[in-house]
Amino acid sequence: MDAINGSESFEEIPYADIKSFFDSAPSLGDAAETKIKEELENFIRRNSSPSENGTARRVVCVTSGGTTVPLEQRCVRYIDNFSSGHRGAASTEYFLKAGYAVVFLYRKGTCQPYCSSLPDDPLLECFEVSSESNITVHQTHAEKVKGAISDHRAAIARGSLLKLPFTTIFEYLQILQFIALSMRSLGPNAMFYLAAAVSDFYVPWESMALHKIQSASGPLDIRLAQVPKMLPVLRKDWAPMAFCISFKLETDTKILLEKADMALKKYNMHMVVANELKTRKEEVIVVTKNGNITIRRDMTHAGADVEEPLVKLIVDRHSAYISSQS
Ligand code: PAZ
Repeated sequence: MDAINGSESFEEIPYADIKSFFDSAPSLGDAAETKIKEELENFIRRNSSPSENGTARRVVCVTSGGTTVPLEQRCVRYIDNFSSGHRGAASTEYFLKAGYAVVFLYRKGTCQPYCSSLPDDPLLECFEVSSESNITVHQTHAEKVKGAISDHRAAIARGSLLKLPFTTIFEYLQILQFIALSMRSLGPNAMFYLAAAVSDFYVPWESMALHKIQSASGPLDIRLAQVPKMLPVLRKDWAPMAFCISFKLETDTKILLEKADMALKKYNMHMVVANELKTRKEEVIVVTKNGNITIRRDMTHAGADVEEPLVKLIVDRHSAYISSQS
């Protein structure tokens, strides 16, 4: 057994539950599905050729933000979670800087790469109408706005960043499957960095109310089904050679490492990043088969974050993984 590869034993994969999840999930729509598949195909083709220094390019799928769980088919209400998408957006910037191409699978409306230093409402706060036909950037925000626009445009123009939005758990898992199947051809050069906060429970489409649930009917009883675990099928079938990092969030520190360790073994992940809700911006613990590594934000630098050293560690481990496969 290779320490980096991990054990080859997979927990029993609930194929029947996975099939029934996808079979009953509302379709993304033919046009949307075709567009996503074409964008992915072009992106992977473009990033499959060797880079300028002759080495094969690496592609990472970064997932970011939380999935919603609709309560009605014509959805008025849904269950959501806390995730801001900061981790995914900041990590995307560092992966791009490290030379990776990034498929950024993000929740609509959450943090975006290169925007973390801008105010919450950049359009209204960064710009001013200087004359009837002219809009200018307010002096105090000029450098940050210029930096964000030029870094983002450069990543898109280089063909290094593909952004795919989702809202619901159904959209997220369907698009993740398309991404994984299209990245399969990259072998060990592919990586999954699964930072999205994905719902564990959902209302199956066929048992969901069609219309807005009426309050006149009294208190609401809803039975939520368990979302089938997709990590083992991602590892075993969708993209078996890819380097896979999942995240584990808990609020009870006493169970955090135990749960992360369980995920590492049960889902055959290469690394699991464990974090606690309150301290997630200060510290994470990377759980691996060879031991745990604590990564902390550099408290002596105001702008320092935990994602920079985290991505650096992961890039190094990915390099070792690629070498071990060649
Ligand atoms: O999105 P964010 O920056 O607010 O938080 C990041 C995070 C805590 C969602 C992520 O680090 C994470 O742990 N994701 C997996 C959560 C889970 O399903 O356990």
